[in-house]
Amino acid sequence: MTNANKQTIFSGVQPTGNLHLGNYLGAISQWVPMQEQYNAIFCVVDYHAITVKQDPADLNKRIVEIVRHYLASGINPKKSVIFQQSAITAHTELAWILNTVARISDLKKMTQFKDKAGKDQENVSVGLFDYPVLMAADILLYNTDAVPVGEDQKQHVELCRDLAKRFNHQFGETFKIPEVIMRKEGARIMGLDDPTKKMSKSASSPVNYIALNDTPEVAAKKIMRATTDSGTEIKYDKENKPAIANLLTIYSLLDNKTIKELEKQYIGKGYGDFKKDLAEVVKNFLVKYQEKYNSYTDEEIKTILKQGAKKIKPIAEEVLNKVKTKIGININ
Ligand code: AQP
Repeated sequence: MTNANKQTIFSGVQPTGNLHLGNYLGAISQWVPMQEQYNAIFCVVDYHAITVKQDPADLNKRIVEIVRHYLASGINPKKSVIFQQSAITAHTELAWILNTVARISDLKKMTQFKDKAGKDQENVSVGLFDYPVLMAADILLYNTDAVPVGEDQKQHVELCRDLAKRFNHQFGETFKIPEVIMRKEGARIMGLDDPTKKMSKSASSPVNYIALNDTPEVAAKKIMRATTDSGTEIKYDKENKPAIANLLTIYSLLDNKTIKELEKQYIGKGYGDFKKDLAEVVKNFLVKYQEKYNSYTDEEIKTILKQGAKKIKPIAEEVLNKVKTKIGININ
């Protein structure tokens, strides 16, 4: 099933909204080289998606689309496992058990819940509040060593670690304690319209993000319209020039150049020249990405999902079974 000599990584993306450059640069693109070194498991977390209202027909399509994004990014189903969360019932079963270990005070601290619920905390779904516990179950079911995510998910992985330790303390050694892995640069790609907030699928303006399925021309226009800072210098200064720092990060990751190299390249040039070149880099990236994205059939994708689930279901069942024994509900 998995190679015992390799460590395991687990990560996932929700099939909600349009995947954007933030998801790609902060999360999925860092998974690609990791496939060589780790047992890599990538999930389409559909049960997470329904914590906010979804249109059932759209959700159904988006599950397949997420896999297309994984493949277009370079995830290889011969090297990694790709599967749908709801196909393995152990996820929700373990989440229920972990709910009895998690405390309301743990979940109240989660900034993503506070951001997503906004002022309406009493009226959002219980699922949205409980989201991090399901995420902990996702991770712990596969004896995961590390979880590569964007910075916004760091707090959830930390909670997962706390729950695993608490469970182990109460019932004896059961779960492996996973580490979080984040990119040094690019773990938090900011909105193009507001560099103080992360690029987000649920942003109210589509100018906030470059969707991976924006036409290359639309994406180029979004770069040209992106907010810039005062001054004229192309310099990486997160504090005083957050917009340019964000654009430099995107440029550097897409064009495989260091930020230092880019700063040197633009000495004596203005924001206009810089944005024009970045728009071209983004355009070229999207042309290649979308060509790959469109090269898979729905049937191929459904087969990948089914084979993925079949391959790792036994690991999840073994861990769940161990947990059930530890808490005393296994009577066989
Ligand atoms: N702006 C970002 N910069 C870097 N990484 C990011 N991620 C998300 N936004 C950024 C990372 O992408 C992975 C998948 O995220 P997700 O779709 O499961 O949900 P999310 O974290 O809630 O991301 P979104 O796209 O911003 O969705 P909404 O708008 O619904 O909140 C994760 O590893 C995440 O860290």
